[in-house]
Amino acid sequence: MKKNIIHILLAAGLAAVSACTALHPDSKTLKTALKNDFYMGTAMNLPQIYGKDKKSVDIIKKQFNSIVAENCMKSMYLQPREGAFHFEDADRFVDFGEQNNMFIIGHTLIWHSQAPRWFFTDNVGKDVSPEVLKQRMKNHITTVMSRYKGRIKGWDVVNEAILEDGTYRKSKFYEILGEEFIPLAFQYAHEADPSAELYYNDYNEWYPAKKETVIQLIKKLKSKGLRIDAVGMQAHLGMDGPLIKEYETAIVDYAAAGVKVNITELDISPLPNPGKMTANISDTIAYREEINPYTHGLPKNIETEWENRYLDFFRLFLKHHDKIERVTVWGVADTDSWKNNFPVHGRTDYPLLFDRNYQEKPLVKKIIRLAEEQK
Ligand code: 9MR
Repeated sequence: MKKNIIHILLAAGLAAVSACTALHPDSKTLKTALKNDFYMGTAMNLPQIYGKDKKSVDIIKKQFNSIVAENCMKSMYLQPREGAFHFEDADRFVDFGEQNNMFIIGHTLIWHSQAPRWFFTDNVGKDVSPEVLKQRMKNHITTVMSRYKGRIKGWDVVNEAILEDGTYRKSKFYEILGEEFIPLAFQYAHEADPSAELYYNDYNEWYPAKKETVIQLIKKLKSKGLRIDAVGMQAHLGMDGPLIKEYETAIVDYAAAGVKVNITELDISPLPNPGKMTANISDTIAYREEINPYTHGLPKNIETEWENRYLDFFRLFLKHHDKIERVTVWGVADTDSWKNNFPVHGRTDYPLLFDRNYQEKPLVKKIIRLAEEQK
């Protein structure tokens, strides 16, 4: 009898413990806590794609359900010479995503930066004609997208084509083809894989003039019967701006124009901001010690401010989860972030969710708790 009672008590105790762990927010990961809100993604670099950086790979499998290649699918890597495609890295990336049941993103088809020079020039170094550039764009888009047809679920078709003042960037694509290069890219992309989601991706899209031009672009694509599923808001952010309200207005306005919003390249730098926040990789600023103040770690008060800024943004994303398909952070651990070298080369930055020892920052559990609270 006594034995039976002990058994019953033990069983009840075990049941209580497992019920607690099932419900307790601390046992959740980002992707499980946010699964009813949006995909939670990260960008992957080559050591991760090839499984060499095991610590990051473990984090990626555990915490994220969407991936994008940080670099290896840019045109200068995929097609460094005309017709010479290199798919090895991208193939591995896509395999990794499929093996881990992830929503795989292609980044990026048409971007003025990291594009090989041959794309725009003839054999004597002169700009090619509009017809030749169209042919090259079509061939690049069709070859790349066809290879991953049905496997890569969404593509950043055009990246960073509009400036903060609302004018078009004077890139080679623009100089040779004018604004039409964007509808053409979306047309070629849809023809290559009609099932793929297609995105326009850019930074600082909360600037009102830039937002207006992006909205005009969305309307133009739609009026031509072309597919555009979402605007990708890169979200390379700092402590000073934008205001949450400004960001919210942009999310709401893009949704009202008939597209989803992807937060595509999220990182928030707690470092002093020595100039305008941009993600344009030619906007660099010279190193000075006073703008690299936290080489031995982030002071507690700065970390708290930084956490609060991240939490403000996640609160906003959760509030508008019906408009947001995916939130992707631009990398896993601080050590590997591009922000250590941009806009100033050689700083020690802390913009991501995992620290230099690949440990989860306290912020991760706070995001998870926030998601739970909103349920
Ligand atoms: O994080 C990327 C960095 O490693 C590369 O050197 C750089 C140039 O290709 O691109 C970075 O990623 C950019 C992304 O592809 C587009 N938006 C801005 C990102 C930061 O520059």
